[in-house]
Amino acid sequence: MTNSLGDIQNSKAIIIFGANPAVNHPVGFQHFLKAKERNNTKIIVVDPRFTKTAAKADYYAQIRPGTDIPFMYGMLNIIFKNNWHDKNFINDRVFGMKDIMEEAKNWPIEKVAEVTGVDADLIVQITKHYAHNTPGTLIWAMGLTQHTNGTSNTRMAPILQLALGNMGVEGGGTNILRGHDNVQGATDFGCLADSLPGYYGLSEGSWKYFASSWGVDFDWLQGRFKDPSWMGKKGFTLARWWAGVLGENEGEDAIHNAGTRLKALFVMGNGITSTAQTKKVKEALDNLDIAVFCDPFVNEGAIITDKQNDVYILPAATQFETSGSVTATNRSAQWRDKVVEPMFESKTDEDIMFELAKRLGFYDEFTAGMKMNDDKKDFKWPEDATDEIARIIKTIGLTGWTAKRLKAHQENWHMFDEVTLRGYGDMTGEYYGLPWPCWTEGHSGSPVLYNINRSVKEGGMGFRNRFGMERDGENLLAGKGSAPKASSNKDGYPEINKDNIEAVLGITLTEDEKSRIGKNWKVDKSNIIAEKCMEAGIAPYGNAKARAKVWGWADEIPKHREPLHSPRTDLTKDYPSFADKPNHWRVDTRYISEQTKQDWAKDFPINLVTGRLVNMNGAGMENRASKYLAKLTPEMFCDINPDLAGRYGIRDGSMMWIHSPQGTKIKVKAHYSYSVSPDRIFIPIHFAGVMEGESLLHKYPDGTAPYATGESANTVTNYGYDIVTQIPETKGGLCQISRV
Ligand SMILES: Nc1nc2c(c(=O)[nH]1)N[C@H]1C(S)=C(S)[C@@H](COP(=O)(O)OP(=O)(O)OC[C@H]3O[C@@H](n4cnc5c(=O)[nH]c(N)nc54)[C@H](O)[C@@H]3O)O[C@H]1N2
Ligand SMILES: Nc1nc2c(c(=O)[nH]1)N[C@H]1C(S)=C(S)[C@@H](COP(=O)(O)OP(=O)(O)OC[C@H]3O[C@@H](n4cnc5c(=O)[nH]c(N)nc54)[C@H](O)[C@@H]3O)O[C@H]1N2
Ligand SMILES: [Mo]
Repeated sequence: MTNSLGDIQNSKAIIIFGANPAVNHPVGFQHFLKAKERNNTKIIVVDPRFTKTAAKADYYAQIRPGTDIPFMYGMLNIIFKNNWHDKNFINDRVFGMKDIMEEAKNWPIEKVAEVTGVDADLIVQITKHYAHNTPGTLIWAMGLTQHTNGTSNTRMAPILQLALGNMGVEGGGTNILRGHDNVQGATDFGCLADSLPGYYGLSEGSWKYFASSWGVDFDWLQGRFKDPSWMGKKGFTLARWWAGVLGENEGEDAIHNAGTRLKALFVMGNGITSTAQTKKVKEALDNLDIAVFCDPFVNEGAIITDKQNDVYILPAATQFETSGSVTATNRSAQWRDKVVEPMFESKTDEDIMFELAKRLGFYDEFTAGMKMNDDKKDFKWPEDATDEIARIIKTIGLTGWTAKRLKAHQENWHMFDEVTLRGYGDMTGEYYGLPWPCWTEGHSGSPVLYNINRSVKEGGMGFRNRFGMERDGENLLAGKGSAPKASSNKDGYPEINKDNIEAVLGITLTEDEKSRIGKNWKVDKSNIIAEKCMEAGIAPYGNAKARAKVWGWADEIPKHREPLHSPRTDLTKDYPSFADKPNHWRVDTRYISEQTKQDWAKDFPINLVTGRLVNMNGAGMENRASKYLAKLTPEMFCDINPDLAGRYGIRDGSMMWIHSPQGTKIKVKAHYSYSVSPDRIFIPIHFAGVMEGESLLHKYPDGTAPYATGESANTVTNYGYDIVTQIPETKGGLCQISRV
C-alpha cells in the first residue's frame, strides 16, 4: 500500500479492481464508507461478480475474468484522447508513458466492451468520473494477481494512477489490500524463495553483507549449499513445491533441482489445501519421506494424504500466546503483547524453530545475530530479533524500527490521528507504526510513498533510482524541480553511495566518516549515508522516474493476454499467452502450449471464479473448527445463476459436479444466485475434508474433526501460473458442470 487505510478518507474517488473489502477487510472498509460520508466519494467496483462491496458501489462493472488490462487501457484511451492526463507529472516523474499511449490507441471503447463484457457507456461514465475526481485511490487485491498475466495487471494499475497524477498524494496511491495478518511483514522479512530479508537479492555481495551482519562466516553459509552456484538461485514456490517432490526429470512438470527431489516438508502457518491443484499436492504429500505440520489446528494436509508413517502434527501456539512486531498492509509496524502463556503442550513458532535448529546443529549460528546486542552473550526474545532487523534492513528503510520505538507506539495508540497517522503529545514528529521507509532512529516514518510535497525528514520522497541513469536516450532521473520539499538538491538525483555522496548532497565528509561509511546506502552499517541524507533532505535511494516500461521482461509494457483456459478461443489468437517458460522457479511451466493444446472452451465452457467468505479464512480449518462460524456456511457450495443451472437441470439446493480441464471433479451444493452471470460460477476457497465426492472425516484424529467439511475449491482450479511470481491462476479458469 502506498498510502494507508485511514488516508482513503481523503479520496475523491475510489476504484476497486478484484477486491472485496466489505467481506475480506471489513474493518478497513469503514474508511471507504467514511470517504462516502465526508466527500460524497463515489465507489467504482470492477469484479466478475456482484459482491457485498459492489452493493455499496455507485458504479459496478461486471468484467469477464482476466480482462482488467483491456479495461484499464480502455480508460487510458479515453483519458489521453480527452487530455485528462497529468502532463507535468508524466513529464517529470514517469518513464515510458509514450509507449502506453501508443498501446492505448489499440483499445477503442467498442473493442474494450467486446473483450471485457462491460457496456461501453458504463466504461465511459466510470472513466469520466474517475478522471475528474482527483485524488482518486486505486484498490486491488487477489482479483488482479491470481492470473498467468497477474504481474502485468499489477503494473497496469499504477500506470493508470501515474497517468492521472494520482501518485504521491494524500487520497491517491495504489492501495493493495494485503492478506493475512502480517503477510506484509512475512514478505518484508524474507519468506520468499528469491530473496534475502528486505528484498536483498541472492548476489554474493548481499550474502556477504548478511553473513557479517548475522555474525556468521560467509564460507559456512556457502557450505550449506550443494555447490556455490545454488546460493544464487531461486527456490521452489509454495504454488509448485509438489513438483519438487514428484521430481520428474522430463515431461510437463520437469524440475531443475541439482538432480534430486524434495524429500521433507515442514509446514508452519499454511493450510496446504489452499494450494492450487490439490490432487497434485496430495500425491506429493504421499511421496514425501517426512511431513511435519506445526499448527494450532489439525492441518488438513495431514488429512488429505494417504501417507501412513512419518507424518507429524506439532501443536503450535497461536499469536495470542507470543509477542513481537507485525507489519500492517500500509507498512506500519505494530507491537503486540502475549495475552496468555502457550496452552497445554503447545509451543510458540520461535521455540519450535530454535529446537529444530538445535537438532540440526546450527542453533549458535541461527541466534548469533541477536547476540550482537549490548549483552553480547545471550539474547532477549523478541526484542533482540526486532533490533537485529532494524540494524540490517536498509532497502525498505527499517533502521528506525527498534523494539523500543515500536513499543512506545503501542503504548500511545490514542495519540495518533487515524486519517493522517500523525502523532501528538509525546508522539509528535512520528507517524503511527513508523510506516517504512523509516530511514533513521529519529525518522518519522513515511505515511504516503513518493510524496514530494513533504520533506524527506517527514516522510517525503521521489521514486527510487533503481534501474540506471538513462534508457533509450532518456534521462531516468526525475525532472527539474521535482524533488521533495526542503531538499538541498532541487532536481532528480541518483541513489547515494560512498563515491557520490559529497557531490549530490553538497557536503564534505570527515576522514573518520569516510573510513566508516559503507559502499552504498543499502549496506552502510554505519548509517552515515542515511543520517547525512536526512540533514540534506535527500532520499538515500535517489529521486528518479517511475517506470511504465521495463526491459528484460516478457512484456516491456503490460499487454493483454488471454487466460490459459479462456472461454474466448477466438481471442486467444490475437492475445496469446506467453512462450512456455523452462526452469521457472525450478519447474518447467507451460503457457502457450497449454493454451493451444485443445479447444478448452468447447468442453469446459464456464468460467470458474474463486474467492472468500466473511466468516472463514484461507484454508478454513481455524473457522470450521468453530461451531458458530461453521454454522453460517455449514457446507461447501457453488453460486450459480438460475439460467445456467436450468440449462443443466440443476435445482437450487441440489448437489452438482464441477469438472476441471485436468480431469478432476468436486461435488458441491448448488446455490442459486444472481451475483454471477450465466457464463460463470463462483466457489469459496475455505473447505477441505472431502475429496472428489469422498468424505475424509474418518481420517481426523479423534475429537479434531471440524464442524464443517467440504470439497476444496483447489481440487478443480486450473493449471496456470503467473509469468513472474508463479502465483496460480485461481481467478481465471474453466470448468464444466453436471447434475448429480
Ligand atoms: N473473511 C476473510 N477475510 C480475508 C481472507 C479470508 O479468507 N476471509 N483472506 C485474507 C487474504 S490471505 C487475502 S489475500 C485477502 C484477499 O482479499 P480479496 O482479494 O478481496 O479476496 P477474494 O475474495 O479472493 O477476491 C476478490 C475478488 O476478486 C474477484 N475477481 C476474480 N477474478 C477477477 C478478475 O479477473 N478481475 C477482477 N477485477 N476481479 C476478479 C472475485 O470475484 C472476488 O470478489 O483477504 C484477506 N481477508
Ligand atoms: N482457489 C483459490 N485458492 C487460493 C486463493 C484464492 O483466492 N483462490 N487465495 C490464496 C491466498 S491469497 C492465500 S493467502 C492462501 C491462504 O491459505 P492458507 O495460508 O493456507 O490460509 P490459512 O487457513 O489462513 O492457513 C494458515 C494456517 O496456519 C495456522 N495458524 C494460525 N495461526 C498460527 C500460528 O501462530 N502459528 C502456526 N504455526 N500456524 C498458525 C492455521 O491454523 C492454518 O492452518 O490461499 C490461496 N489459495
Ligand atoms: Mo493471501
